[in-house]
Amino acid sequence: MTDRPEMFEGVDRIWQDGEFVNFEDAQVHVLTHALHYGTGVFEGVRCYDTAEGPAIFRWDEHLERLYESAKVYDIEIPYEPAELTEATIELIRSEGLESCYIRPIAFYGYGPLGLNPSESPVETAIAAWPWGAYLGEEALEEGVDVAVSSWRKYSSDEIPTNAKTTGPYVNSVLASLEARGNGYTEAVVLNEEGNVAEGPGENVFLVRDGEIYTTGLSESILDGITRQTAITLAEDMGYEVHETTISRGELYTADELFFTGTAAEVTPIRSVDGNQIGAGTKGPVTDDLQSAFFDLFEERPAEYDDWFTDVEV
Ligand code: PPE
Repeated sequence: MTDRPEMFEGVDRIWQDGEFVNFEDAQVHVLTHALHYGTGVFEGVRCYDTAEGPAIFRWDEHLERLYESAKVYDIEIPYEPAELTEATIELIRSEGLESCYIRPIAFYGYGPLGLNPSESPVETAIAAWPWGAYLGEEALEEGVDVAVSSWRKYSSDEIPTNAKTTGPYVNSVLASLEARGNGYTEAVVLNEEGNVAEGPGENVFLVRDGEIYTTGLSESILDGITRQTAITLAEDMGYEVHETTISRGELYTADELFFTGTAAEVTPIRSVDGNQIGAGTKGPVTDDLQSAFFDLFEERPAEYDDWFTDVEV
């Protein structure tokens, strides 16, 4: 095996199919169905070191999305949600993590090949490791330079975009490779209608005249949980939020743009295709919302307590 990637350096154990196994032993067969056909569903969740100790952010919503994604592919996860919750909490505790990224995955495992997955067992795993700012610490303050991708996002009548499925992430990988290859930090991907869909791993928000816009659920996007969080926080702060169609052109003339995502959190966008957005740094509305987002963890406001699952170390 190649050297362990730096991000996994401190990981001792992974939960796999009902047991905690050593990192090195968390293996699959090369004839795993999901390796050949991308037939897996997954989640990305964060645990934050909050004012009240480590707590998983919006775990219930992520778990619900995992089971819904699985449903689309007839993947019957052989564990109850409560069992996955218990495994995750135990994993975070035993790994001694205060804040981390959590990656649950369920996939058609080692069975006969061929497109029909029904004879393949469903394998399930949960890993957790520390993962800092996705697009860089500096990006959270200063924003990222993005490019509109030449790759389009598939539409929901080709592959359901509300399911978080492993295989279709090749679309995100292509967009990401292209953007990075051209010197940008991230891509913005258009849908088949040519309107804004999302980033390869983020939802997109736009600010114009003090109001907030984000692409609607029928624009071929993942129904991001951070997107929902941002909408709720913004509305609770008194902003008008519109879930709508955003044209490519509107990106260039926006007052502010930002990404949301579990990994990306709330990351400002400072330019699109070389065109400066606003003052070319984090805008005031983005700042307001980003502060409200990070305050959730520092302050644990009572009104959003439902959003937290305490790890209780
Ligand atoms: N769109 C896509 C395509 C996407 O992958 C994500 C999450 C989002 C939107 C935001 O969804 P949410 O996390 O529920 O707010 N991307 C995950 C994977 C990142 C990765 O590189 O892997 C994530 O942020 O965990």
